[in-house]
Amino acid sequence: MQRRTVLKSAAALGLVSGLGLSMPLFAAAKIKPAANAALIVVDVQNCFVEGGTLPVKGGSEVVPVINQLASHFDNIVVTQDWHTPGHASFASTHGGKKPFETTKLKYGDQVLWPDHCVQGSDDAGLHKDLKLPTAQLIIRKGFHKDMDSYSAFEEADHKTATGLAGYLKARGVKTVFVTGLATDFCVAWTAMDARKAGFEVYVIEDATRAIDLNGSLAAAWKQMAAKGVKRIQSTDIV
Ligand code: VGL
Ligand code: ZN
Repeated sequence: MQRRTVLKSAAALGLVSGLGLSMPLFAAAKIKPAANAALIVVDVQNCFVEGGTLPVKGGSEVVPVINQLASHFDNIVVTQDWHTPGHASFASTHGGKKPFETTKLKYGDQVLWPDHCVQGSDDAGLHKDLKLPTAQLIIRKGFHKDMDSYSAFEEADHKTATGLAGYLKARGVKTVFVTGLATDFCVAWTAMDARKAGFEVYVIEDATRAIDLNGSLAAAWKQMAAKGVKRIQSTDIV
């Protein structure tokens, strides 16, 4: 290999230093969401923050990040986890089971959760500091008593649609940016199903927080990457 080629490949790997640059050599390109992009704000509800029934560590910290992101988007969709009392995803529904154990339901393995986000309860309400006056759609999910729905697109049988893909497509949306709670459950499943539905998909990492049950966070990032979900930070959005 010629010296020039070696230098070029070293630079491509970011190995050339001492150039006196004040910026990292390969800072990620900034992203300006186009008119056909949508921000999806997943489950930023009282149930998933401190004081709620299924608190995600640091959950409320996503609120100011999401409020700030909102000004960059023409299209915003909000989701709410919206379970019936006695929902199939609640440990209390299954005699002898405890929260965070798993069980088998008709559609496959189901993690059992504490009772959470029951329809119409204060616990299921959106976080009071979430300021999204321009949001156009609130989609509720997990309202079939016998079936969970982490994803905002498809319920846990991977067949029943929530209608979100049809809504976004009818409005000409091509790219979605996913934020909210929790990274390794509803955010990840929403992002992966968005890929499946044909959207370009970004997850804005610092606008999410995770439950991280038995390594679920690392597993979720791996699965998302394999499906072509791009991982960015809120500072990448301009
Ligand atoms: C979620 C567990 C149960 C979520 C919802 O929003 O990530 N996680 N229900
Ligand atoms: Zn739930």
